[in-house]
Amino acid sequence: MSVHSSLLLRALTVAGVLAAFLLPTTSADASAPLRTHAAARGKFIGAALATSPLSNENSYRTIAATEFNQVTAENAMKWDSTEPSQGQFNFSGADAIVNFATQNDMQVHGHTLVWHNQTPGWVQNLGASAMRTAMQNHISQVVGRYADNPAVVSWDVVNEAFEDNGNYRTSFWYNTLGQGYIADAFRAARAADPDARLCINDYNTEGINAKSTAIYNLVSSLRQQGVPVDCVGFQTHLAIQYGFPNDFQQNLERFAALGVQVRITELDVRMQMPRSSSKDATQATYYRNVVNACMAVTACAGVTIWGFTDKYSWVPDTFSGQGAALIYDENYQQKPSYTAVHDALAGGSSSDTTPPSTPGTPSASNVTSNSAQLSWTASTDTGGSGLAGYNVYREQGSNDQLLGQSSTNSITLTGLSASTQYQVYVRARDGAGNLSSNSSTGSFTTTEGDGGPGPGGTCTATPTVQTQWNGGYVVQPVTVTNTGSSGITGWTVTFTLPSGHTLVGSWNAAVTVSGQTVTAKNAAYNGTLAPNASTSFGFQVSRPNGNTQTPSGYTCA
Ligand code: 9MR
Repeated sequence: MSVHSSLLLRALTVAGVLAAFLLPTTSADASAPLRTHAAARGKFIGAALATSPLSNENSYRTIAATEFNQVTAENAMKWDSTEPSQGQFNFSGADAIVNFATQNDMQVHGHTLVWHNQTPGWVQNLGASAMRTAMQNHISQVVGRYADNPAVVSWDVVNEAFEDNGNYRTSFWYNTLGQGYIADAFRAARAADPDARLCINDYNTEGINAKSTAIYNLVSSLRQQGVPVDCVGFQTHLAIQYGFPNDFQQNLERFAALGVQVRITELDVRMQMPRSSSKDATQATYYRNVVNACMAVTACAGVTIWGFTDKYSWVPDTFSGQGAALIYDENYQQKPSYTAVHDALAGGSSSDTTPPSTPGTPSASNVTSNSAQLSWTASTDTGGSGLAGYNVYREQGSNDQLLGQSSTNSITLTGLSASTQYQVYVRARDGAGNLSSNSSTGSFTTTEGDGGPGPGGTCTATPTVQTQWNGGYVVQPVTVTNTGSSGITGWTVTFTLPSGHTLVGSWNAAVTVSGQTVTAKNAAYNGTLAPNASTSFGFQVSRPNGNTQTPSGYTCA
């Protein structure tokens, strides 16, 4: 075949595969499988697959092919499978996954090139120069093998490079090569396949926290240096006993503002065994919330579930006494979580116009100078989309303030002002976005505070506009420095948004907005500053197209 006709064939094949799983189609039948609904929304819905049941079990294979338009190899593309000894590559498992995907019009996300787990001892024991060369060669061989395969569209280049506290994980990669291994890995992957989307992937990064902020800062700085990071993966291994990260969508949005694709890469929602119908219902809510968040964020490419049947899941082996984390049970029966994913992909039952019932009056406990717990009697939802959570507001006359959101009938409010009376009420939300009537108003008064610089204490706030675009900007970091001679246990930064500007997200501070005045109080973990010590927070704002103003009048107290 001539070069031209083979290129044309490849172009047509790429276009055909893309059309099969990405382009919006006309509306999907309500009973259609997950992938039909996902494709209709321009997203993927995927599963991590294991090679053994894929080759041995009809039910496994049939459900995988019918329901999903994306696949990640659960283990078959990891280093210990693909290059167990130096220079000896084995692609049998990886090829089996890629072939299955090709036969069934599924896209493949390669997982994973550079990770501290499932990497053979021979790599870990190399010196710096040999280790860098081995890493580059591994990436070049593994990515290169599938570079011309239209099914393989993206890679987890670096996996789990951070600790939960936001420090670099002191893996053998970091200890031997320093943080530069990350940029080197991305450059090698780009060289091996200029068209693949290259991702950094991690867990416990669903909410806005120290770890997700560290990744946010790294991705921002790598991209400024021209390092080819195209995408950020949020593993999303959740557990119903730990609560749903209510700032999940907001977190996806702040990454999207960096210009990267975001994706949910390893979703599962575990529970303490045994299962019960109430745990299944809570789990279904988590699945629905995750899918809805991805649907609401344009830059979110799709959702991969880490397996699909409870028959094959990493959870029971890792978390003793926990399990049932997936959307099919061990007998391949669909669970309420399947219905939740299905309905969220199908459009969140947009036919649901019935709001949830009105929640009970919030009552406060454990009130401190800057925090309080609220709980209330739960609502029910009969409209079909299911209860998604609650919004908690402060009653302030005409301009009530959203204090927080919760997926359960309680919340811990932080960042409150000392010696202040709060009148609060709650509204329930369902999966279609309907809001209930306001609950009756509850009231509490925070205790006298000892936080803040206090008399004689003093601090400064220095903002940096990190990125801006037509329609918005990110200010990060706002550096808060204790310029006094004694330690402080809290700080409050205020500033003014230009008219027409709206705050859309913030991190590392408890932020409230009144008119155009923004008040940012320290988070629970960054209020204490010794003399001369600094910390920082950040925020994102949308502004009218064409407007180039940024906030002014920063004060710190
Ligand atoms: O699900 C995978 C399990 O079969 C392996 O034994 C395990 C070994 O490290 O890795 C599991 O997958 C992990 C994924 O590759 C990266 N994020 C966390 C996943 C669950 O541990």
